Amino acid sequence: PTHPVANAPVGTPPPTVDGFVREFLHELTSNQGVSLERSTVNDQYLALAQTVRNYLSARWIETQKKQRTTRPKGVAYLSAEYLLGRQLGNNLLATGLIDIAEEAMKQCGLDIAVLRAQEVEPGLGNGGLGRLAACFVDSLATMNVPCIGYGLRYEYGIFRQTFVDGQQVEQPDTWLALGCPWEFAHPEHAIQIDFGGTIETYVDADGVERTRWVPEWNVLGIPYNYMVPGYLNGRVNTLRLWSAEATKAFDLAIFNSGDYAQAVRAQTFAENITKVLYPEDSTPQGKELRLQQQYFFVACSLRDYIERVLGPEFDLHELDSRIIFQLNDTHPVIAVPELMRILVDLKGFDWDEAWAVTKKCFAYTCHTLLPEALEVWPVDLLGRLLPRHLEIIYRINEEFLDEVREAFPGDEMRIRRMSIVAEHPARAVRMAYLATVAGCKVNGVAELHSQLLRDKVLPDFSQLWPEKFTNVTNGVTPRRFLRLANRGLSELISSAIGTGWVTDLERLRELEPYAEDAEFRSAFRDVKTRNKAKLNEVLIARDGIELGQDHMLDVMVKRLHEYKRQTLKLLHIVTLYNEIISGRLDPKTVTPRNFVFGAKAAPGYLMAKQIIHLINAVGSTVNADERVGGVLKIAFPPNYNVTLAEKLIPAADLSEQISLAGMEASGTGNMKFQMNGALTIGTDDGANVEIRRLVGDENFFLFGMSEPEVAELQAKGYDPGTYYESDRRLRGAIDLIGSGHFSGGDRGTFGSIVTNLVTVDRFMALADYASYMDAQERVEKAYADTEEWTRSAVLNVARSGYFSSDRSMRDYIQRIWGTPPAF
Ligand code: 26W
Repeated sequence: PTHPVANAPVGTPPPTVDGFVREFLHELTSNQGVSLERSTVNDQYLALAQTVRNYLSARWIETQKKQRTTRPKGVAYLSAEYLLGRQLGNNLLATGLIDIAEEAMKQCGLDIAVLRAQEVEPGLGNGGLGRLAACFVDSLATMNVPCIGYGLRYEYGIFRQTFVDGQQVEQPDTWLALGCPWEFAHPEHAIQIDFGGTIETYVDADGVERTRWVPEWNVLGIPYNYMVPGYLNGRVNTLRLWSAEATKAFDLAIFNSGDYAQAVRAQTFAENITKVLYPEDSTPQGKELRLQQQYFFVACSLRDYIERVLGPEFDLHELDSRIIFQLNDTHPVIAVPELMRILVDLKGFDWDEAWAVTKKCFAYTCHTLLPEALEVWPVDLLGRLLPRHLEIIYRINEEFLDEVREAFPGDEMRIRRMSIVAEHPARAVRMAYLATVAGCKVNGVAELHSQLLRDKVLPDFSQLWPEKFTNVTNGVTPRRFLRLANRGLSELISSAIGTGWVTDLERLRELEPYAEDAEFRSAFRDVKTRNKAKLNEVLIARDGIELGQDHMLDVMVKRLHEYKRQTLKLLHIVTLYNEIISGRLDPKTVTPRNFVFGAKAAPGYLMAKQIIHLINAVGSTVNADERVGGVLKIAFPPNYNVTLAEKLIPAADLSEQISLAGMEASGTGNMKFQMNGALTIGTDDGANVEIRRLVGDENFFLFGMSEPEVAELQAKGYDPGTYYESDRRLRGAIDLIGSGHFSGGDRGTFGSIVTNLVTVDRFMALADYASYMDAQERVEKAYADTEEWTRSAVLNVARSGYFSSDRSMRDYIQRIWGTPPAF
C-alpha cells in the first residue's frame, strides 16, 4: 500500500512497504555492517531508526533553508532539562510511517514492537519541568513556529532506580551505550567557553574606559543536533544539546610541560561539565559544577544564535526582532549577564543601549513555590567562576535599586527585600529576582500558581511592574500522550469525531454527546480493559509484578517529595488494611484495587528515600497477607520514566493528585490522566483547579484544605498531634507503621517518618486525612456504578482539550513572544 507521507523529502514518491524494506536492509548492511540473518535486535532497531531519520532529515534541511530566506522571529527555549522519552514511535507518527514501517518489519520477519522496546529513552530531565520542555518543542514544531531548543547533552541522564530490600539504589543511566541514532554531532562547530580568571580595565581606541575579562581556563562546547518533527506538517525544528570537551590549547600547554598524565586528566575535567544530570528536583545544592553546566550551555547557545544563526551582518540592536529567549526556570538565568557582556564588552554597546536590548530578549517562567527551590548563588562562587558576570549583575542591581528608590522614596526595607544580591545569611545572587528584573514577562504555570507567584513569592515586583506578570497554564502533547500511548482510545475517538483532534484538541468536545451513548461507553470500557491487560504484560515482563485482575487501577506517579504527599496515599492504604485485619472491615465489601506507585527520590533526600522504603514494605506485607483476600494490591515498579508512564496512564482509572494546596505549581501528569479517561482525586492545587472547573464537580473527587485555608492554619499554628489523637483510624494506621508491623517488628525502621508526621508534618497530611478518606469513599461508590463512572470518564476526555500544549504555546505566543507562525 502507498500512503501520503508529510515529512517525506520533496519530490520523492510516496514511500511503499517495499521501498521501506529496501531502505531498511540498506541501512542494516551499510551502517550496521550485518546481514538480516546475523543482526541483533539492536542492529535492527538502529537500522530502523536510521531509515526513519532519513525521511526526516530531508525535511529538516528544507525547513532550515526556508528559514534562512524568510528570517522569521523565532523562539529559543533555554532549558537545562529535556525529558524526551523514546523517539522512534514519535518520529514514525510524525512522518506518517507507522503502518508502513510495521508492515515492512513484518515482511522482514521482525516484530516492530520488539525493535521499539530496544530504544533507551533519553532521560535528560528530572520530572515535570524537563517533560514540559519536550512537550513544548513538539507543539511548536506541529504549530509551524520556528523554535530552537537549547540544552545540555548529559552523558548520564536521570539515574536508573532499582530496589534492594525495598530501598532505592541508584545506577548510572548509560543511555548512549548502544549508540544513539537520533543525534548529529558537529565537532567542527565547537565553541570555546571561558571560565575563571580576573577582570581588567583598559582605554579603547576612542579613549573610552572599558572592562574586559581575562579568563583562566576554557572548554569546548560541541553541538549535537536532534530533529523535532511537527506532526504530519513537514516542519522539522532543532533541539541543540551541548557536550563539553577539552580545548586543544588547554591540553597543549600541559602536554608541552611534559606531564602527559596531567594533560589527560585535564580532558576529564572538561568533560565532567556534561557528565551527569543533577538529580535534585527541588533543592539546589549550590554546587560549582552545576553553575558551570548552566553557564556552559547558555554561553554556547547565545554564541550559536548570534554568530551562526544571525551571522556577522546582523545588527544586534534589533536582536528582539529575531529572537526571544525563554528561560525555563532560573537554571539558564546567567544568560542575562552573558548577553550584556557580549553586547558591552565584545560588541562595543553602551551599557544603556545593551540593557534596552537585553530587557526585550528574555522572558522567565517560574515552576515552583517552594522557597528552598529558588536558586541562589553565593557571590564568592560566582566571582571565582564568572568574575565579569558578577560585576555586571552588581551594576544591573544598582540601577534597578535606583529605580525602586525613585518609585518608593525612603523605603529602605523594600530596597533590601528586592535587592538581587541578598546580604544574609551570606552574600548571594537571587536568580529569580535577576530573571524578573531582566525579563520582559514573568509567568507561572497554572492560574493558582501565577497568582501565588504575584502575591507571595514576588509581591514587591508585581507591585512595581504589574504588567510584567502573566499566566500560562501548562499543557501536554496529545501526540505522545494520547495518539501514541493510547492507540485504542485514539481509534475510538477518531471513529466518532474524525482525526482532527490530534492537532486541535478542543475538538474532543464533540465527544460529549457520546458520554450518553451506551454502545460508545461499552467500547470505551473495552479500551481500558485492553490497556490494563497490556500493562499487566509489561509489568510481568519488566518486574515480575502481577496486578489483581478486574481491580480498579489507582495510580500515583510523580517524583517523590513530601509536598506531593505519597504518605497521605499510604495512610489511606494502611487504614484500609488495618481495618480489615482488625476485623472492622469486611474485605468482601471493599472495591478491589491495585495501587500503583512510581517515583524517584533525589539520592540525597533521606526522608524521600525512607518513604520509598515504606511504600515497598507496606506493599510486600499487604500483598502477602491472606486476610486481605487480594482486594488490596500494591505495586511499585522501579525506575518510573516516560516509557512506563505511556503504559500506566492509559490503563488508569483513578489519578492521584494530592499535594498540599499551594505547593504543586501545576502538575502535568494530572492532565495526561484526564486525557486518557481517568478520574482525578485531588486537592485544589496547581492545574487541578482548572481541571475541576472544566470537568465539573460531579466528575472530580475534590478533598482537602484550599490554599487560603492552609495559610490560615499555618498562621494560627499547626499541630498534627491533635489530628492523631482525635482520629481513631488515623491513629491506628500510624501506630501500625510505628509498631514495626511492616519492618519485621523493628520499630526503628520507619520511626522517623512516624515522628515527623505526628510532630512536624510540614505538608499537613494529617490535616487533610479525614477529608481524603471521605473522598476515597465517594470514589468507591462512584466506581460501583460502572455506567456512571464511564460517563464521567468520557466527559473527562471530552473536556481535556484545554490541556494540549498546543494551547499553552498559543498563550505564550499571544502573551509573551509575539512570534508569528513562520510560513
Ligand atoms: C535543584 C534545582 C531545581 C529546582 C527546581 C531543579 C528543578 C526544579 C524544577 C522547577 C522542578 C520541577 O520540575 N517543577 C515542576 O514543573 C512542572 C512544569 O511546570 C510543574 O507542572 C510542577 O508542578 C513543578 O513541580
